[in-house]
Amino acid sequence: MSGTPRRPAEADPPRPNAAPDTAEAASRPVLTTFPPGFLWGAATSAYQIEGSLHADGRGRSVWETFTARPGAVEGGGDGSRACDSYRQWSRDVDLIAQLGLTAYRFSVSWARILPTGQGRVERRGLDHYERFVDALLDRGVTPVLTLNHWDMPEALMADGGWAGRSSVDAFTEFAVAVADRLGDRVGWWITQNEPWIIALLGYQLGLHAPGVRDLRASVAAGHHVLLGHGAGADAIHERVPGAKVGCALSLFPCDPATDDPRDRAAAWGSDGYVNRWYLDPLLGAGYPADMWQHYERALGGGLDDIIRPGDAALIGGRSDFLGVNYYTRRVMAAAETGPDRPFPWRVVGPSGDTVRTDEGWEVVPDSLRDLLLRLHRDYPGVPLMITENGGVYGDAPTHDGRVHDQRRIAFLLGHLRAVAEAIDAGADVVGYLHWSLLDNFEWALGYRPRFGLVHVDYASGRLTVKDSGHVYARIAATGQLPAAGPAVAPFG
Ligand code: IFM
Repeated sequence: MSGTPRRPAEADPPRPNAAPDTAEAASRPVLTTFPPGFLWGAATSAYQIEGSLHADGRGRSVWETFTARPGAVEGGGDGSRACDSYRQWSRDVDLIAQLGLTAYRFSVSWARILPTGQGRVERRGLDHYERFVDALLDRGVTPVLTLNHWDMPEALMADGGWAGRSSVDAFTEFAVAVADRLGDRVGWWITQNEPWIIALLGYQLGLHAPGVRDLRASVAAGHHVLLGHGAGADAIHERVPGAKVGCALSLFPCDPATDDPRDRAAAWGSDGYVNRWYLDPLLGAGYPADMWQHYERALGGGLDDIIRPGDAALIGGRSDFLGVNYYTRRVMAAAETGPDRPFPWRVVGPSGDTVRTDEGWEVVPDSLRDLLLRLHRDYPGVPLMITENGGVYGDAPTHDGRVHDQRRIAFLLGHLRAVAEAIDAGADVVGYLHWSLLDNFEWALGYRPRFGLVHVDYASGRLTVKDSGHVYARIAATGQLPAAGPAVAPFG
């Protein structure tokens, strides 16, 4: 453990627990111009869109094993077809260009590059991503490349997957293979996507691949993912002069349900578990002492066998930017620990009327603004990129063949306004990548939740740009948010 933990009063000032009003925010008469060069993009990941799981020598990933478990995925779906993007990659590039996006975040499927986890590199996998990147560059689109977006080669489970320390070397081989091939054309690199979600859903709760339920394994997995970031970043920096390397964290602002000091302590504890456990070591402050103690108490022993002396120095100081994945906040109350509750807090959710997505996630754009300003204050000098932000709205094509997803438009405008406010107040935000370009395979929730700016008819493969996609295209083209309710007209 290293670094001086910040006290709650310094780092987490209480904020009012007010419900947002996106409709009001969306109609506020403001014209906001974003900085020149701001990256306007959308994001996806390989397993969620590609399909073609056996093409070009791809190996098996942990998600094939997990999706085969009865009941693991709602509706029983898997990634075998998804959006068919591996075969139809040029369709996707056309779509990105047609929308006028200036950046596209995608992930390289780990199992396509190292089918057996270590050793042999599959050239055909690299050829595919090279073609894809070249096509983006030809269209003036900046590639933002993610290495690990959860599709670890199954072979690495022989040593526990991310719970085993050998995963760090395996991941570094992956980073080296991709950097050697694509380093001359990709400038923005994301090593890991959402370490907390990997640790939580993959290794603590067993709700994502590889389906492990073990708190100690989850601490190990989270730590090895961070060590992988450090080693991967070093490998990329050595090979790619000027590369901008970061890690994308899923950050959830944690607000107390009441002003009771116990709820405030619960919110701070939850912030340690979700946010600071990853932010602090990545950005050079070492693991936070308060959360270290929570883990020791919950595990009934020390962490020194997992987090070795000197490890913090292998993680921190290597991030050229921070990827911010923001969806919603957590409203927290104090709770007794117990067999299913390792820590003394629980999510209670907001009280009163709130705006929610179709997945029930509270829509809170102000929390994004506050989060960006907090990051700017607590980790100064680290540029921020919104690497994911979006919501589930189930709108489908209507009689006119269009998708009138007004609530996604309100979501988008509300969050972009929050980003603009954070920039106005001094935060260094370099881009916004909406999750997602396409409706896609939402992991254990299958194909039901729809996050796309573009609707996917999975049966026919037909794509329809939603009204939100048209609105976003106009924003990307002008760099400006609309002054009032946006007129929606198809482009082209
Ligand atoms: O679809 C996921 C993505 O893979 C990681 N971040 C959250 C998204 C929505 O749940």
